[in-house]
Amino acid sequence: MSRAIDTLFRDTHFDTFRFDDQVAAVFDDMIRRSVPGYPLTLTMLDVLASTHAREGRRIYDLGCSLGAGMLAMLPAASQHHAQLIGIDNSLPMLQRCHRILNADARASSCSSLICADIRDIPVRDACMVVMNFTLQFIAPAARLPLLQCIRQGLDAGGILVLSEKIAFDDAGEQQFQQDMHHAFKRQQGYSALEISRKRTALEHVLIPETLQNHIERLQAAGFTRIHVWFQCFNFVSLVAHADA
Ligand code: GEK
Repeated sequence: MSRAIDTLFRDTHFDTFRFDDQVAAVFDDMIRRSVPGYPLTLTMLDVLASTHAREGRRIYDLGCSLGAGMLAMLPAASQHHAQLIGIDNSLPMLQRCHRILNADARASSCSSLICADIRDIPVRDACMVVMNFTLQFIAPAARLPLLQCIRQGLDAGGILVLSEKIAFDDAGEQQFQQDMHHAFKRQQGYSALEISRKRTALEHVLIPETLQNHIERLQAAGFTRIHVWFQCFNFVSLVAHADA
């Protein structure tokens, strides 16, 4: 995957963050230097796919961006003869994703990409659904209907992997986790100005909620066992089971 360096917010002030061509061009570097633990979430997608991929069934990556999650799950999907489906509504992301995936010979037989809003494509025949840092960009009122649609499309025994930036009710906890996240970004080479500009641009675009909100909504959508398998500062990843 390309590692063009993200200097977007060093040079320019953007009012509102968009997944446009400029962002897509540096996205791999941006997300690795912005989300603590992101590489581990990819590694564990491989583990989760290798235990949940089923022959003839589908693995969805909703908000697949450049396809890093799909690439991580490609060996398991290919080995178990499952179909990988990536959906994203950013055409610049998907065009790059298409090129990146095509570099792996296994992708052509077991993966496909759809440029669409994830709220418009019904999930069907799925053994696994991944939303790796995507639900946070969906309007809060639309989150439960989306999760219900995912739950309906999952096989009994299937899983949803949901990774999110989270908020905290307790002010002291919120401050500590946010300070550590910003310290991580400083350590990754972003300046205080870049961090502050991006934060402003993401306001009203990326809307984090508490872990409790996420768990309660997953339960309301019909998911049964819900596990937090990863947390690093204000970023978590959950596995939610679709039991029979
Ligand atoms: C990764 N999962 O590398 N419909 C479709 N796509 C959407 C929508 C929507 N309504 N809203 C946002 N997106 C990836 C990282 S990034 C996370 C996911 C981040 C897409 C958007 O275009 C972008 O590609 C992705 O969701 C979110 O593991 O930037 O923090």
